[in-house]
Amino acid sequence: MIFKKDFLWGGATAANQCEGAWREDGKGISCSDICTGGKFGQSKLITPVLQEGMFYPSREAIDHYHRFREDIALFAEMGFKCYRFSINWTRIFPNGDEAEPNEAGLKHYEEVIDECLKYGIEPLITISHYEVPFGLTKKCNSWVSREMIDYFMNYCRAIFTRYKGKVKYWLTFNEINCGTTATGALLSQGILSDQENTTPFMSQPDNPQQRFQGLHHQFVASAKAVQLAHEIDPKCKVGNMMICSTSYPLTCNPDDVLKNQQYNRIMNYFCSDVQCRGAYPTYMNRYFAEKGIAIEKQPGDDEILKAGTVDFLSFSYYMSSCQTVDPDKQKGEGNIIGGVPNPYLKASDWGWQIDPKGLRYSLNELYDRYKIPLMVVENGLGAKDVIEDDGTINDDYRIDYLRQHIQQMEEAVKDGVDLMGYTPWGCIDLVSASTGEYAKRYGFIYVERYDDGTGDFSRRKKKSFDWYKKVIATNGEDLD
Ligand code: BGP
Repeated sequence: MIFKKDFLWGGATAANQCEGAWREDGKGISCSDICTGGKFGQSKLITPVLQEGMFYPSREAIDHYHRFREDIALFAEMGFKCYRFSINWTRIFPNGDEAEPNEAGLKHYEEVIDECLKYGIEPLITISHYEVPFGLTKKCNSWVSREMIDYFMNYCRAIFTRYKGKVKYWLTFNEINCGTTATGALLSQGILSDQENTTPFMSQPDNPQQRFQGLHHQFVASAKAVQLAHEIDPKCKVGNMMICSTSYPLTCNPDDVLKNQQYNRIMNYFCSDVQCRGAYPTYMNRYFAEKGIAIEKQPGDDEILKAGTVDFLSFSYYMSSCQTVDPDKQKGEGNIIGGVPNPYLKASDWGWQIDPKGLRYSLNELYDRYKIPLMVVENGLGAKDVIEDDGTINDDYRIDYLRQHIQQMEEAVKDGVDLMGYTPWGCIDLVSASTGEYAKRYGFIYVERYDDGTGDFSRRKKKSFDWYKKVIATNGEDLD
């Protein structure tokens, strides 16, 4: 047996992309709720003032809020050992700054957790997954302000206390290193420089000083959350979550190699170095100096970071890219993580370059660096699915993608990596984070909901459903 006996097979979603019910039971507006639908090549829009007549996919999403029992039953049928989902901060604290949590929100997630536990499914909960209360953006421009740490801690205390003994695994911030890129400002950090005008999501005005200061506040908040979780429930484990943006030098030109090293440091290692090692890495000093970024720290912050390192590291992995100093090389189309295309790899319909071996490579790199358990909490192929005349959906392309990535996880485990589990992204179709569309589907379960707002939300199993069920039943031995 290659994977551990208690390997956490499952799937992952995020509240803003699947729940809908955007104003029900006291829920406030989150930063995702102000983003319209878009599509590949046509950026979704950020509308700080909500617009009549625009399509906002998070309002109904796939209606998981009302259908979670049906959905979790399907996950259980596949044999899930674990369900990664997020709590929508605005269901617990609608504007983010209330003194008391919203009971209806707490109750909802209690029901979701209980439903998982009924089937023996471990809940793995992301505390903040692109759902910063928009009220806090308006109040203090979100993570730019230090006061966010207290708002976040109130939220953490409310959920850690309420779900004590039921939830063993928590993740602090989804893809925290998105904050090192311009596109991460709003979704990941709730930072919005222009709070009056509509702007395209892919070209929002950027302010690196704010983003990196925001990250500092998030690091402190994450470290405090780790300590608080352990204090409230010593048995629980808290992980960080990063986007694993595997990158290679395009050539062996030493300049390409150095450029790639720098890319890796800022994108892939900076946040995890802080969260896993408990201190800022020295290479950031030069970066900050050259970019004119000054991080304001308070006395005691360094000690908090040291004391609040994570128990495990989790990450999303979809693709890889290359770095080069050659200005003639084209930017990868649709590849939101930047870099240039790798001539040895093929891309998905959304321009994401598919690289299963990059997963093995990165698992090894990350494990060598941090020596703590790792978990792949997102991976998958966003694709257009077709319902055949007989009602079936034959997503062999998705099966191939997942199979190849699982094979490479096996190789990494044989290499010596301590791997806790695997929760492929969008185990049920949901709204895309980068493009805001339904057409980019990841699920084992198809949802009848379309970008023109039609569809009755009914669920139907794809071919990959039975395939993944067999994978789980055999603990990854049978991948055919
Ligand atoms: C990650 C996010 C998810 C998810 C996924 C797929 O960045 O954590 O929220 O959406 O990527 O990306 P997309 O939805 O853009 O295809």
